[in-house]
Amino acid sequence: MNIIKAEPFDFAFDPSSTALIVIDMQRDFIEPGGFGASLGNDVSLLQAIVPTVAKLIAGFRKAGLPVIHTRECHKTDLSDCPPAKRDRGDPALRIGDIGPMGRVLIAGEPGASIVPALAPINGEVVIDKPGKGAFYATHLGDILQQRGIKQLVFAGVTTEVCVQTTMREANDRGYDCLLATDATESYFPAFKQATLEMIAAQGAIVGWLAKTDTIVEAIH
Ligand code: C5J
Repeated sequence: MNIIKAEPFDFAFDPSSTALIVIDMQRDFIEPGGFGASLGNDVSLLQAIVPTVAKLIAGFRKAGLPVIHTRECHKTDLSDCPPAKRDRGDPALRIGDIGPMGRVLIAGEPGASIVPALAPINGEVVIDKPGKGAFYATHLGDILQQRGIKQLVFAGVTTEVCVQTTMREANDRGYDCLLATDATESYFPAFKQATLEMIAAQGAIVGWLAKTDTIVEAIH
């Protein structure tokens, strides 16, 4: 096994069974006029990590390790969007409404696409997911099993919602999970900090933490 210097202790990984999962780096969360902004959030916080996520993706591609992307989005008829999700709160735009980037959080609309700087390349898996966790109602579990993946490195947004939910789902399924702390972000800095602490607490109860440069150096 190879080692990444991590918190709360070294993360052991076999390059042949390690993949990167990049969560929801979509225009709807990162650019003005999308779902994130419609909830009243400052999207510039999330925009700031795009170069770091790009560096992590480039590192995995250079090392020949798989990169998997997820997108939170729904079918055009909203049949996979529970009313409880659509009706919640008082956003400027609800899921399925027409905004400046097309229908909000709908598959195939411009807002649901991954930001151009992080666009998937040929051969990379892209998972469309209706929930916050990437395992719920998707084929992610089957894909990872088929490829013999056992260790997962995570990046993306938002730290305490889709990233943390997916890490917890993965952890329960037996994957060792490492979060790139500078390649994930929240609209709420305090939530990000709390999430990092709760992931690594109690002897990596959900997973490990390391910075992008440390991860990229270790996988080469
Ligand atoms: C949210 C996500 N925050 N990708 N989605 O609704 O974290």
